[in-house]
Amino acid sequence: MSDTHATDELIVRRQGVAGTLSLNRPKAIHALTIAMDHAMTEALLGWRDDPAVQVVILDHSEGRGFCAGGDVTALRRSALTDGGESGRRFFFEEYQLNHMMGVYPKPIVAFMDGITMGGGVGIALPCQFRVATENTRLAMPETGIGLFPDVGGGWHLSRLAGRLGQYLALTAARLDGADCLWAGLATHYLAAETLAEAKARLIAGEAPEAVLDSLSTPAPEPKIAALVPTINHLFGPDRLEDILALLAADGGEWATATLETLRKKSPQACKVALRQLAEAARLPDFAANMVMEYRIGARVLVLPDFAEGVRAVLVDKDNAPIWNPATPEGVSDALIDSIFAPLPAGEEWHPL
Ligand code: QUE
Repeated sequence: MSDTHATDELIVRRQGVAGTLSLNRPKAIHALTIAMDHAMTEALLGWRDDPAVQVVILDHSEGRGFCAGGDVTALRRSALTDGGESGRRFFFEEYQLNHMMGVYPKPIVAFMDGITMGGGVGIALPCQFRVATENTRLAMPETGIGLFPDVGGGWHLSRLAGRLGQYLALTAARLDGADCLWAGLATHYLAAETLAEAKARLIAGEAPEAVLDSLSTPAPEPKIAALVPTINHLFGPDRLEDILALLAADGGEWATATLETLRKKSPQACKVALRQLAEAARLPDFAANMVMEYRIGARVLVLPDFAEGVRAVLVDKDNAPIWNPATPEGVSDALIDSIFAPLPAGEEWHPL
């Protein structure tokens, strides 16, 4: 992994009263590299105390998505070649960016106009204003690559209504823009054709809330709403085996399809995610959540499921990962405990 700060993978501009961060890695649906994270952090630090900057715009340069996630093939390379050292640094700094965005003293407006997954969710959800459109497809797909819903996923998902967060974390289900608005993941719903006007008015100095309120359009019916009572019941337990048993006992079409989806995910990752959300719900603040997620990340990065999951989904693309442990019963409480255990002093995560 490169430590370069300057990068053409992020377009940084000052326009009117706005600072604009445009993700620019279109061939990878703007999946975040460490260079992009660095460049965002540097720009935000520079604008924080610059009185000429009143608002930050976060969007993508072109193409079909806002941000597909993180550069997980580089993380896999780290696990296979340097014992996870550079991968841990990536997590450390990415989580510092996620945290800084959440405590930033100026409004940040994230435009989630398209695929918004994993690391893309991590940079969008801390923003004060989060715009969904008819193109938004939001998901936390990490259990499919042996990872876990990090970048603050524990905090955000555990604070959704009922058991929606557990459902999203385990199944990697995609929400559309209307679903995101209904769930509170988005603050506004705009037609994509109005985004250029929204940005122009932000740049001209109009208050973000006034701009977004006035350009909002009624969202379609959120399809997720009708499923939530079922989700609350079937994803109610904190034990993976209990969720699988409820889905199997239900026997209906939706439960059967959902069970099939869950059986393809890493059992270890699913158990980590359930424990992560249970613990996150009790934590006092986002920083404490990131301390927990960094501990998890440092461990699962070098456990076999992550390299295998990235191999199967993104490297060889056979979509046939061989998980180890292979079954939920094979993932012991002792293994999960070891993943959540504190790191040695001096290695724990801290905010910037
Ligand atoms: C889980 C993930 C990611 C994923 C797929 C998963 C992820 C990620 C990408 C991705 C997709 C397309 C690209 C790219 C990366 O896929 O984090 O560079 O072109 O970045 O199942 O966590």
